[in-house]
Amino acid sequence: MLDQKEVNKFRFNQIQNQKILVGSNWVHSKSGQTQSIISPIDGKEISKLQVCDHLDVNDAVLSGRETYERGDWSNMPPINRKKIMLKIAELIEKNMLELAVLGARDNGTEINMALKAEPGSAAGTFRYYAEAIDKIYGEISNTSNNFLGLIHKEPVGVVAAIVPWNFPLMIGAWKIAPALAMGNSVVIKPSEAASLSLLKLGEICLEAGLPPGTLNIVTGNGRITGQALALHMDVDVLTFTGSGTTGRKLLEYSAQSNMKKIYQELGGKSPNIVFADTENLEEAAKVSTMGIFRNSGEVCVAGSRLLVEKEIHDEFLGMVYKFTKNLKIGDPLDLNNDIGAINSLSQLKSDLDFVEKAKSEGGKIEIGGNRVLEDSGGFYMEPTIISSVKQDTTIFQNEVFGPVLTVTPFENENDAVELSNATAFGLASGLWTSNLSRAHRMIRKIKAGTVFVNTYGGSDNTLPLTGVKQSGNGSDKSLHALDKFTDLKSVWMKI
Ligand code: TXE
Repeated sequence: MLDQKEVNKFRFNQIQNQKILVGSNWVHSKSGQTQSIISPIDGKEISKLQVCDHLDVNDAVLSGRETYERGDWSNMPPINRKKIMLKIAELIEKNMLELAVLGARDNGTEINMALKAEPGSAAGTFRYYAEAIDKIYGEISNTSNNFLGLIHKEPVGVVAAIVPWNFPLMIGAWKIAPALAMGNSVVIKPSEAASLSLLKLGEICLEAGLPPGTLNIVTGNGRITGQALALHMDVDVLTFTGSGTTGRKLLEYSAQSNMKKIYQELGGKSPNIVFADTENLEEAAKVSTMGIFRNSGEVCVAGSRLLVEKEIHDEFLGMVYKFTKNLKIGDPLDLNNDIGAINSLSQLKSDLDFVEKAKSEGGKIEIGGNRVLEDSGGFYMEPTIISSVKQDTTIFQNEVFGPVLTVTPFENENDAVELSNATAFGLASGLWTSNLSRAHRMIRKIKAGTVFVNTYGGSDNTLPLTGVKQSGNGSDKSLHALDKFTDLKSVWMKI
């Protein structure tokens, strides 16, 4: 159990202006340009971030390449690499609360969740891939006896990672840890809207003994820093989590540069389908409420489209309403609150615009829809439920990435499948029923990378997080994530 006094120990810490990590050095950007880091808790500046341009990005990629070619990490015996990665996990755990509070001040995530989902999950991820390192084998192929066919698994070289602001440490670890496990160097660019915890991870990695240059961190905005990284001719693989708009650009940058491989996780508009035969509707309502409002809906797999069988629509909506009404919004570092702040003013405005648009397209606001606690200077929004939402509306088709749940009734199984698959996304989905055969039929028909059955959310490192359709193409998590950072080499030897 978290203690408010423990949280308060870190909440007012002075945060130094940030630098970037290139090799073993923490340096300023070459242009000297910086930008403010605004805390969504109160809208105040808490630090400054370096804004890197192509020169800084080039230094970081070069540092990764030199380290890789020297073999400081790539040629280190797997058992030693494993020890260092386990040490990283240990140090993340040692600094857990500090990391969580730092992250929450930067991105507004409620502290209980931040603790579990950010350092908690990042430590687990480093440990998972560390333990995999010395259990990965090449293969001998089944050739005729006068030949020997070998399949080597090799690192790709320099991996670039561009990550968003909702769970920077967790998502960063999903990319850094498997890339390091395979022996690659990494250059990561956190979001300009939440960079602090990943910069701190850089310190931890060096302290754990990761050879300098194996992990480099550049900061700044997408248009300059991100673009320079994605266009770089010496990046072998780019792994990204963020919006589809940026995802499209990255594919173009790859084509314009060295055709680097691009793996993307691009968000979703996930359906959460509730059938009348659900065993415990009250439980389903409670879990579904948190399935959308956890972290203010700033979750890629958020169950943002509630689809409810007609005969229980009003009853179920009433239950979700009741749980939503009781959620406490406010300072993410106050343990009494359930939901913290929206990451930025621009994200808050975008969320509110979606609500207005939904109203104009026939949606009915059941609860919420407004900015709150404006006097605090922070960015807070009420959890919002919009009913009577039709398939062809803006809110049904687009990811809000905010605390907004839409509700749409359906007639039968076929109708539910059609509505589920009626957007361009395919990341996650939820399904509530006590009919096992129906569950299996639906699982096959729903176009999504994940189907939660009689639950919503929750996962561990053993399952891949992957999308279909415009939700992306590359899995994070699980041993499958290693494939992104591995080149296969066939060896054909005459005996
Ligand atoms: O995302 P961006 P934003 C969705 C969500 C949200 C919307 C906008 O719907 O409302 O995206 O959020 C970097 N070249 N998701 O603006 O812009 C950027 O600096 C290279 C869903 O934050 O995609 C940041 O590091 N890089 C999502 C990262 O891309 C560029 C998580 C993500 O920023 C770039 C986040 C460019 N031209 C947002 N432009 C999910 N999949 O869960 C931006 N970036």
